Amino acid sequence: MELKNKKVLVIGFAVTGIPLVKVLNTLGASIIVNDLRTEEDLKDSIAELHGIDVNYYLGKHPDNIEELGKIDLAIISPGIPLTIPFVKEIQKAGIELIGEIELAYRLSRGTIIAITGTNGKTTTTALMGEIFKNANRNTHVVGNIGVAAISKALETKEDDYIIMEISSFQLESCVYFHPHIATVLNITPDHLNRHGNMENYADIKFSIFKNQNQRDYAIINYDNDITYDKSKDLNNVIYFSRISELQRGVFVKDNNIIIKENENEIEVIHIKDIRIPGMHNVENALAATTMSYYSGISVETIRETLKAFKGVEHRIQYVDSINGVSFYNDSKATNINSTIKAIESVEAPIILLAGGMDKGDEFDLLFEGLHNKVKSMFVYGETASKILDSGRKYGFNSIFKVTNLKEAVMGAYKISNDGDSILLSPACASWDMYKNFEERGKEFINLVANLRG
Ligand code: UMA
Ligand code: ADP
Repeated sequence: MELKNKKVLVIGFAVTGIPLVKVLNTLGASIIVNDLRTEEDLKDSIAELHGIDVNYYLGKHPDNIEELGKIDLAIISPGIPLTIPFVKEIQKAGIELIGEIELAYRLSRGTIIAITGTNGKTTTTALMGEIFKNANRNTHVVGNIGVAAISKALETKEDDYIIMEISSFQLESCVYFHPHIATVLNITPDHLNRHGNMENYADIKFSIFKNQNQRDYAIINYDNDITYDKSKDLNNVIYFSRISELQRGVFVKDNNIIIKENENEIEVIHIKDIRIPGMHNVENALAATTMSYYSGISVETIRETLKAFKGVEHRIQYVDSINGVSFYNDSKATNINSTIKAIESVEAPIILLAGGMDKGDEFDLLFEGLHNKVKSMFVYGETASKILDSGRKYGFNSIFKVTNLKEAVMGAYKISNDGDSILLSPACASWDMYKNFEERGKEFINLVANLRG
């Protein structure tokens, strides 16, 4: 893609926008950066780009696109909704608007493997990265996992593998993005404040396959009603299933992961030998096995990696045990279904710490998934009252509203007994009180360390 002397507008100046500017500079573009945050807020990021010629328009989005002069291309960060008036203006003016993933795709060489789904994306992406590295493939692990895909795009070579975690936000601004292998791990309610309803959310997730052809693979969760139903229109689908034995695909049989093709069954691993805990991680292992096998990676390498892979921080991460009480950090559980999976995976009795930014979810589903394992809850953040109200409806009364995570940790520890698990699994995004889920998880770990004194 020729960007020399093109005037490119970068909207959003954080994890995506900063490496994006560096790449655009390398390609000789003339760059304008726009962000809602002020120059003062962004001074460290501006300093990081010292020496690069950038025009900054900060503190608000322009009321009028003409304020920026003639623009050839606009590239938007995923967290910025496409519905804001400024973005509408850009589109109305006929300016090409794409996301950073689309640009990374256009500039990258190599084979792209893309992973989306409501839950399990980061774990599966990181696991894939390990399998591919262990198979001695030259691998880049990028995307929503926290490393902008654009930051590696110019380094990629024809024989490389680019393993990308892709969010629904990123898919909305893709045009020709074409992964050779792509998966939708599962679809359950999330981000409905941005995507409106489940149908639209599911359509966006499935747009990951829209440019695929017969030579590509769509890897689909057979057990999730939405992914199964929507897969019927796709090319070259390979299913994975934790529940059903399939004619062709990857599934669990007698507690073993099996790959079945042309009537042959290949045994991969007994599920008790998979190091990451919980049945949801068996699903992530099934998806990774399927994608790796269809990339030509040996069963031996897949097996050895599944035995060794420890998982990713902030995902049902064991923190410590104090006076017989175990603490788990599942800060990345940012929707109800992920919290239910954590409850299923952690030893009862559980004291659950939950709450955070309100994405418009109803919490009744959470109380249907407690499985009698949760004895008490501490709730805080924007959604605290909503969770409390749902709890009352379900007759779950051991629920305490507190003002922050510190009070939640202290309160939970105070009422805990030997053998309890205290689980931070918020079922909500962190953005009402924290910069991101990592900051929330780290605070939890520090609060637990303080309990030790
Ligand atoms: N901003 C505006 N206008 C707005 C909103 C934001 O100017 O209306 C500015 C902010 O002031 C800020 C910048 O945009 O400076 C932030 O951009 P961003 O929200 O797109 O975030 P990045 O830091 O670029 O990180 C993004 C992803 N964040 C989101 O999608 C919200 C990161 O995923 C991802 O790791 C990174 O790109 C690299 O690909 C995080 C995430 O929470 C982990 N993702 C969501 C999730 O997993 O549920 C989708
Ligand atoms: P994502 O990147 O999609 O948010 P992660 O791999 O970071 O997913 O996992 C976040 C949390 O979601 C985990 O801590 C766990 O509670 C839950 N989870 C992980 N994998 C799955 C899955 N396959 N199905 C449902 N929940 C899951």
